[in-house]
This record gives sequence, C-alpha cells and structure tokens, in this order.
Amino acid sequence: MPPNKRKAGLTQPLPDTKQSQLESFTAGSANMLTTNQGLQLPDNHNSLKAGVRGPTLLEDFILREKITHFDHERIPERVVHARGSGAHGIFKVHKPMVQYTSAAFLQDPDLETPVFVRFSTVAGSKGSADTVRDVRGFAVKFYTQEGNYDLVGNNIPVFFIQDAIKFPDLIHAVKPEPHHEMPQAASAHDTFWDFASLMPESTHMLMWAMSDRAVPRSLRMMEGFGIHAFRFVNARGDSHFVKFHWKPKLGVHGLAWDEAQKIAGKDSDFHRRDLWEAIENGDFPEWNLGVQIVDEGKEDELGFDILDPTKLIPEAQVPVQIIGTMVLNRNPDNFFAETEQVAFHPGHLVPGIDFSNDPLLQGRLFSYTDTQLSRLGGANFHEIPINRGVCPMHNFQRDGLHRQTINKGRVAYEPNTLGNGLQGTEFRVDGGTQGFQSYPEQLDSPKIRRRSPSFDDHFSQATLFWNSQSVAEKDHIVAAFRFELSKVDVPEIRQRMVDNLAHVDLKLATRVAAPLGIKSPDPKAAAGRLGFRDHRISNKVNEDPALSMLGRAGASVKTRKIAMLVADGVEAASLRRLQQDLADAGAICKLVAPHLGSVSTASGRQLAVDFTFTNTASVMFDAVLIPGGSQSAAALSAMGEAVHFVLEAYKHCKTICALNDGVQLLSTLGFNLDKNPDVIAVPTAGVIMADARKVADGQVSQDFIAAIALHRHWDRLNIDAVPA
Ligand code: HDD
Repeated sequence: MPPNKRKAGLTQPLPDTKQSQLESFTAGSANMLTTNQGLQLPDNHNSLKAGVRGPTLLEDFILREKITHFDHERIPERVVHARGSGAHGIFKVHKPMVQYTSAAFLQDPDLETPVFVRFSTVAGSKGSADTVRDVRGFAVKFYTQEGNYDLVGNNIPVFFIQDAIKFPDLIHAVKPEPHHEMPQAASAHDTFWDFASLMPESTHMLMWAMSDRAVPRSLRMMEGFGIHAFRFVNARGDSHFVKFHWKPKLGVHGLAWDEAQKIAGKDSDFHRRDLWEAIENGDFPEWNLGVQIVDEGKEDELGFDILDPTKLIPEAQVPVQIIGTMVLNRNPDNFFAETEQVAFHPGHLVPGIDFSNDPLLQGRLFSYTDTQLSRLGGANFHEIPINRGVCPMHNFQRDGLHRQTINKGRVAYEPNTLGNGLQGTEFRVDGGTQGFQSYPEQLDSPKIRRRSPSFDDHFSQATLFWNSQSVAEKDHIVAAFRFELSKVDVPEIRQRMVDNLAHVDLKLATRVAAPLGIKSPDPKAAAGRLGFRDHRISNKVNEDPALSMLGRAGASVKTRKIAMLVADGVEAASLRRLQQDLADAGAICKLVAPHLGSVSTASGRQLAVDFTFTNTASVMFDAVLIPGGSQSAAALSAMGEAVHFVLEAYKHCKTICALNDGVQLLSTLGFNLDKNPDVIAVPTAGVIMADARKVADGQVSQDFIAAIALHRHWDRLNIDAVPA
C-alpha cells in the first residue's frame, strides 16, 4: 500500500512510525496533487476512457472520488441567519468584574480572550444580498479558559415574540411565501404583515425593524445586544440580572433605504466586503462591551417585566457600564470551515453567567444544539476546529458520525475503578462543589401553559422608541412602514397594522396610512380584536437619547469612502491637498473617472484612476468631491452617469464638496458658486462649494471632514424633488 505522501493539509500528528515514513517520502513530491488517500495523481484533466474518444470507465476511482466529494460539498444552510460574515479577534476586560461574576475571562485586564464573531441577516438565504431591510445577527464566541461562552445577540435590543413556541410561526411568516418562494430576504409581503399585525407583542420590534437600524451602513457600525436578561453570579453565589451591549467605536449609522436597495444590486456582498477590506487594511473594527446590571430583587422597580424580551431597559433608567473591548483583527482563512461551520448556542455558558427565565431564551436553549445536528451532520460538531474550546475537555461521550478524537483505554463510563481515566489521570466529578453551578433560584409554582399578565403591555416601549427619534428618523420609519405595507396585497392586513400603530402614536399611524388606500387608523378597531392587549404601564422615562442613532453620530471619518470625480484637465493641487488631509483623518479616497488607466491633470501630470462610472456608483461611497479644472468639469457635466452620480449622492444626503468649475455638476440642483474666492458657500446641509484657493489654508478640508463625520444630512432641502 503506498504510504501517505501528503504534507500540506495534515491537521493532526500521525503516530511516530507513520510520521517518519511520511517525511522520507515527502522530499521532492510535496507539490503533487493526490487523492484523499494520498495517491499521487498522474493527470487532473482527463478521466479514464476506453480509447481517447471512447466511453469513460466505471473503474476510474480517481474521477469518482473527486466528483463524489464535490457532490457533497454543501451542507444545509442555517434555517435562519443563513447569510453571514465572520471574523476573528480578541476581547479584553477593563477591570475585574469580581463583584458581580466569577467568569474568569471577565477578571484579568491583561488576559486576551480569543473570539470569533459572525454577523448575519435573518430572513434571507445564504446567497441573498447584504443590505436588505432586516435584523442583523451579532453572535460572539469567546474561547475562554473555562470553556466556550457564546453571546448570541442581534443589532436590535428587543425581539418580535415573547415565547419561543411562536418562533417557527414568525420565521415561516417572514421567509419567502411557500407556494412560490418569493420574496427573497424581505419582510415586505403579505404573510409577514398578516402575522405581525395579529401579534401586537411584535410592535416594539417592528418600530426598530422599520428604522435605519435595519439597514446598517456597515457591520462595523452596528450596536449589538444580548437582548434577554441573563444572570451574573459571583463567587459567593450572589446573582444580579445583566443585559449585554456592544457599542461600536465608529458610531451607529444607517443607509438611506433607496441606497440600500440599489447596493443590493450593485454589490450584494457590500457588508461582507466592507468588513473583509477593513480588516485587511488594518482598520480593525472595535466594540466596547457594556452591561446594565439590576440587583436581584430590584427588577420589579423597572416598571416592566425584566423577563419579557420585547422590552429593553432604557439607558436613561439604568446606565450602561463599559467593561471591556473587542477588536476584530483577523479574517477567516476559509469561509466554509470557519464562518459556515461555526455553531453558536446561547446555552454555551461559563461559570459566573447563568440564564433568566425569559421564555424566549428558555426555548432557544433547546433549539441551537438541535439545529446543529442536522446542519453539521451529527453530535460531534464541537470537534470541528472553529468550535473547539481552548481549555481541556474530558468526558465519556463517545463515537458518533465523524468522530475525530481517538479515545484510549477500556473505560467510557463514570464512576469507574478500571481505568486510569484519560492520559493517566482519573477524571471525575467531585460531588457538585466545583465547576458550573446553576443559580439555585427558588421555584414553587404550578405547571401552567399561560403567558404572565406582566407581559401584556405591548405598546409603551414602542411609544418610547418613537418619542426618542429625531424628525428625520421618524420620517424614515414612516416611509419604511409605507413601503412594506404598500407591498401587502390584502387591504385588511394593511388596515389591521395601522390600527395597531394607532396604539403607538396616532400621528405615526395616520401618516403611515395616508398613501395606502385604506381608512384612517382606528385604535378602537384594534382594541376590539380577539387577543389584542394594550395594558399600558407608564414608562419611567418618556424619551431616551440612546434609542436614537442621530443622537450619537460618530465624530470620525475613519474608513469612510470618498469618491473624487475626475477627467482629463482636472486641477490637481487642491485635489491632492484634500486627498492628503482626508487620508490623514483616516478616510479612504478613490478616483472615479470616465475610463480606467490614468487621467492627465491641468498641469500635464498623470493620476491613476481607481474606478469608472460604469464599474462603481455613488452608493458605494459616503461622500463626493468634484475638483476644479474647466476641461474636467465640462467633460463630467456632459456625462449623464457623472451627473447622476452627484444627484444620487445628494438625494442620499451625502456630503458633497465642489471646487470652482466642479460646481457645474451641481447646477441641476440650482447651486452656483459666487465668483468671490473668499467664500466657502454651504447652500444646504452638507454641500460645500469653494474656490480651490481656499483649499490651501486647510479650511475646506476641515469643513469637508466635519460634514462627512456627521454621516448624512437627513434634513437636506428638497431631496424628494431630485430625480435620481
Ligand atoms: Fe436564533 C441562529 C440570534 C431567537 C433558533 N439566532 C441565530 C443566530 C443569531 C440568533 C445571531 C445566528 C448564529 C450564527 O451566526 O451562526 N435568535 C437570536 C436572537 C434571538 C433568537 C437574538 C432572540 C432574542 N432563535 C431564537 C429562537 C429560536 C432560535 C426563539 C428557536 C426557538 N437561531 C435559532 C436556530 C439558529 C439560530 C434555528 C439557526 C442556525 C443556528 O441556530 O445555529 O437554532
């Protein structure tokens, strides 16, 4: 039998004799392709045939092995969160959390805990577009010295339903409709709104899902939330309720809805590419980990039930304490092996962290292992490298499909006297005093299949969310509801939904209903429906700035993408100065021109072009610069694609800066530059027009950078009238 000559690809050391055989055969043949059994291939282009023009022979085991492996390359995609992007990183706690939790990875500020993060959309299939309107998954696996801890959250702090028994209904409603499998990755269809309008407990989450949170600018610019109340348990056994928050250092930012839809066509991998490129460029995304802690026994003072996952704890009520930082600093080596095969589970805990009785969380504790059995093909998915812990692992579970561990000895049970255990040590449990201890919550209740009446308030926090939004954010929420409901064919569903919204805010409901061809919203119609509840409690706070994205726009332009529109004859000195100042501030500048290669500047030098108007679009950028130079400006003004680029950026409320003749591209918008060179004109929010000579003193760069840092200028004039 030929020995194994393959070196690359070995993941486990061979027994000593095999290892030395391998080494002696490897010399000189390391680059040969082989079969999976290690047989060197003579030819990877031709199958074995009866004559060069004859039929292929069944005997061709090389062909059959290759095709068989290929035929089985796919595994079932996740039933939800199928579309995802992953990254490796590290987590460090800032100060010991010993007062609250015994979790070892939350004690030592010098300890770096490796993490793997997977971001995802919920509804779409694996190949669906990144920028659809949806909740984003935010799942973090901490490889701690006490075992893997998974924080499996979303970018929205509440959920649609209160009890896990409704999860299959929710997902069946939002997924493509079963008769024709449409629409893909979209909630804008009848079955979703039929279900949502009949489940008033979903209203709070719907408000978030219709906000710009559901169309993030970047995965790096999203908050993350553990959603449920968990428990921190310290070494003395004291418990505190805890809610987890991830706060991105780059701020929290959304796309314009029209922009999100266009990106889905132009680059359906937009978020995946953005995350990948940021990490490749060394712009490592970072989040702070925050906690809201509520003393056990004080949860009743919150005013709502801490176990209800449709409620958040307002930050204005219980501040978020920042306790650590996560940095994502390495892209996966192999998408399938890592991002696809990673298996998260809210039940992967470490000592010092425990569950609450949130009925959504309790149901999740069953679902995640169960789903891995069919997705990853058996009970040994914890042995897949991305899922393996970094701490020692011993038990007497054995065998099963794809078992990798070669357990030694005759003993696979405990207690035993026959074995020396594994590797010469006797592994045992010690009577219950060490290791993970479940918090000994006192329970004395009847078995009952009922919802707690304390879960009956479905609207107060939806109203709190609405009240906390800025004017522009409210406009976006109204527009999103209108868009989604306008795609619903059955008018009764549209009506039922706006009648529900009247319980959040009558003005909101009236605005949503206006273009939908239905009656004015009627809160009484909703209240008369079977099963409808609106047992309002009064919120302890009426507004919370933390619920608004605009209340906290980041002050940095780091990693923001700026398109610089150029053609032959462009004025280069001011362009170069702006490029330099933006790069110094961390922005990424790209030259977009009518053709690839280079353009000649007004002074005859060559500038290398990054993109053309054909292979990119304004939606790929955060801001636009139109430099001066009469020949360049005239050429661009005569190009429909260039004018469209600028109008579209305007419509999406992006910062635009135009110098001298470049202002011609804004003339369709009615903006013209006063010939006074001392002036930097700002005709509407985020549009800067200046003479190139003003660039030299740094003022234009400063204004441009400050405007880009505001992300978007949602209150810009006249955007509805702009045809882009
Ligand atoms: Fe879930 C995947 C987050 C409720 C059942 N869920 C999944 C993922 C995230 C969440 C981020 C993707 C993990 C990854 O990247 O691999 N899920 C949530 C949150 C919920 C929630 C934040 C509510 C607060 N989920 C939920 C319920 C159930 C499930 C109530 C079932 C009773 N979720 C699953 C699942 C998935 C999953 C079917 C699909 C793939 C997987 O688990 O590994 O088991």
